[in-house]
Amino acid sequence: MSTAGKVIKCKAAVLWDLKKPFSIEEVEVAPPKAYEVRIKMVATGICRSDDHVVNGDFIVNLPVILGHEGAGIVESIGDGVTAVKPGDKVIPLCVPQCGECIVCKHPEANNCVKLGLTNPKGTMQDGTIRFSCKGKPIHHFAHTSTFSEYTVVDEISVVKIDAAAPLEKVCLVGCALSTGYGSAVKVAKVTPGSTCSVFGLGGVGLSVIIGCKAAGAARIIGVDINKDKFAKAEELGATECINPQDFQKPVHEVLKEMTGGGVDFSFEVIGQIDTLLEALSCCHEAFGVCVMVGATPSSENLSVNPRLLFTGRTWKGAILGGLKCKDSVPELVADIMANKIPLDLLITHALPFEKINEGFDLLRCGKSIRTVLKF
Ligand code: CND
Ligand code: ZN
Ligand code: ZN
Repeated sequence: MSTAGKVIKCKAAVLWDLKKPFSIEEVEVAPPKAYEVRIKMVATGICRSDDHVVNGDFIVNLPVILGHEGAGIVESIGDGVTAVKPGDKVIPLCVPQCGECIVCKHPEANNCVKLGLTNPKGTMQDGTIRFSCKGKPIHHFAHTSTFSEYTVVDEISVVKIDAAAPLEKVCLVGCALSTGYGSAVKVAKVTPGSTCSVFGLGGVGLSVIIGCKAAGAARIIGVDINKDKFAKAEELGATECINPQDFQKPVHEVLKEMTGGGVDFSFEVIGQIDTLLEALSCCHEAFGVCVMVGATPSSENLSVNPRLLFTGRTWKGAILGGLKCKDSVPELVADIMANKIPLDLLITHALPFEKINEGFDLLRCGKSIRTVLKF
């Protein structure tokens, strides 16, 4: 019996309060309105940004259904939707691409004006909500809310992918892979023969390494305080890895010595103020480019001596690797299917969706790269 046009009751992981475990609840998911799409989720990754919400560093409205790195199949569509149809395999996009705004029309930018990252209301574009639980509205997150068996997204926040794509893998294109790969290739524009340093070797940092290698970097130095991350980083293309705790001096000085004055491209993929400054300082003072990838706590500021930039450094940031997602996500999926991108190496754990709290524990204790939850 078709579920189109009806409310669907299903399981979702609801975050009722900060710093509390998710609770698996029965939620009601309203049908999609005009220009909206309801998706049956098949798999979702766990990203540190979801954890930043749980611990209060990334402020959103509660209660909320998190998750922004998923893949699924379209269950039904609202009036006017032309981009996808029921049965299509899709990836929800946490950075929408409306295609019409000043940002979408800009060749270098992707922060679509419909994104509203600086004011995350936790609603659909029309300002209303499709989730409820025990009679209470539950907020959306990042236009995606993939920690639910069914989710509703705006048409500008979803893209069709190859019907043969393995969803339990390519879900990572929804965040980690796009963010890391795009940060190297599109934001930093890593050049052949260059030297790169990558601070933070989680799912996103390792995807930066994949991008640096694809762009032809000659030397890629991984930086992490967890040595267990080094082997995988080297498998993916890091030429060496260092632990800042092994040195008496600041790691930017170590990196400058290792590279004769500083790296060409540095990436902060942790989300901390101190490492952001280290990453900026370790790139060459005359031509180095530093890209901020990690999400620092919303409330924290950084004091920087402007002389760090005076001599020629470039300091940049971007969400989702600066990629226009409707264009790039299907292309990255195709590259993965053609074995041009070793995405499998990022997935260290697979768990049933109900074990979501176990998945977060694995991330917090540094044991996992990416855990994929399967519905
Ligand atoms: P994950 O937690 O898996 O990786 C972070 C890594 O940093 C771990 O390996 C840690 O051991 C390491 N680390 C922690 N502290 C230090 C330190 N002081 N020095 C060196 N290494 C350290 O996180 P992830 O890969 O899922 O995400 C990384 C960041 O990227 C995080 O802040 C997340 O919120 C952000 C992000 C940004 C975007 C974007 O659009 N720009 C998208 N998704 C995630
Ligand atoms: Zn736009
Ligand atoms: Zn993410």
